[in-house]
Amino acid sequence: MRPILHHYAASPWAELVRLALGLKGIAWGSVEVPAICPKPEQEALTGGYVRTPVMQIGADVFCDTLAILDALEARWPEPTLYPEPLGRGHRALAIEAGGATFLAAVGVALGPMAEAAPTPETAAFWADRERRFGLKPEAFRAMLPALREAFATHLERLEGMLADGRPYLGGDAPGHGDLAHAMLLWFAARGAPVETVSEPLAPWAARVLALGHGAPQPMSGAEALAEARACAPSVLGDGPRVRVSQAGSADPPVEGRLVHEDADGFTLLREGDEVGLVAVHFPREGQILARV
Ligand SMILES: N[C@@H](CCC(=O)N[C@@H](CS)C(=O)NCC(=O)O)C(=O)O
Repeated sequence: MRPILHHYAASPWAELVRLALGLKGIAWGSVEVPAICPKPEQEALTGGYVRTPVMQIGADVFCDTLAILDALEARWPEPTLYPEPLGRGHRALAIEAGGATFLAAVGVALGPMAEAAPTPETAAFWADRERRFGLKPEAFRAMLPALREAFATHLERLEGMLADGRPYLGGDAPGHGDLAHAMLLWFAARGAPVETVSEPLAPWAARVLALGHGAPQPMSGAEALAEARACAPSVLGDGPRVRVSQAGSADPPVEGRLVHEDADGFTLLREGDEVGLVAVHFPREGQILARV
């Protein structure tokens, strides 16, 4: 069954997944979601997780790019997102593109928007990000010089990894780590011209972005919800009632029964009016799992 990606074009984390779909050459359903809340259809699908992107395969819902790429790798193993010699080390490399490194890229990407006179659209964007993530435009503007410097330092680190002439960060083949770090450059280019990217990085980023997006097939949110309703989740069973929220976010928590967990992530079963029974999969990274 083809995957369905719930995303919007400008989302950098969605770009990472689109590149993974390109690397694997997969045909996928493309549902466009708003960049700010409310997102009623996405909320109906996930039970509350409203970050971007989310992937759905039938009645299985994958929140966060880590859970999404694990699901893609499990179902479409070739070509792998975890080529040797780095193997699963690619996942750790991708995690390093989050957190402070991602905030540095946000500084480069959205700095010009924060410095410009507000429009109704940008004001709505900042209000959403302030309410959900505590990102205040004044505080963000004050941080911009430090964020731009931190991003330049990060680019030097990547340059160091590519200095021996290897085509990709882990060697001869592209992997999850390449997609995550090239996504940062793709996003940063929205705020600062790509020419600022130095010689070893520019051809590497171009190679990674040339993987493309596979074959997207537009569909509506309502069609995606109907597909979830028509399918059964891949994991069934019973378990304790739990609640999942994300560190540093005021987004609504997802509640359900914990039916599976392993070293990489965990799965909740929940029932929703519009989707029936769905399995919602999360990575461990960044999630706060609590019993209710
Ligand atoms: N750790 C998450 C990060 C996702 C993330 O922060 N996405 C941004 C957009 S790229 C987001 O959710 N912004 C708020 C929104 O889109 O509503 C992942 O890997 O998927």
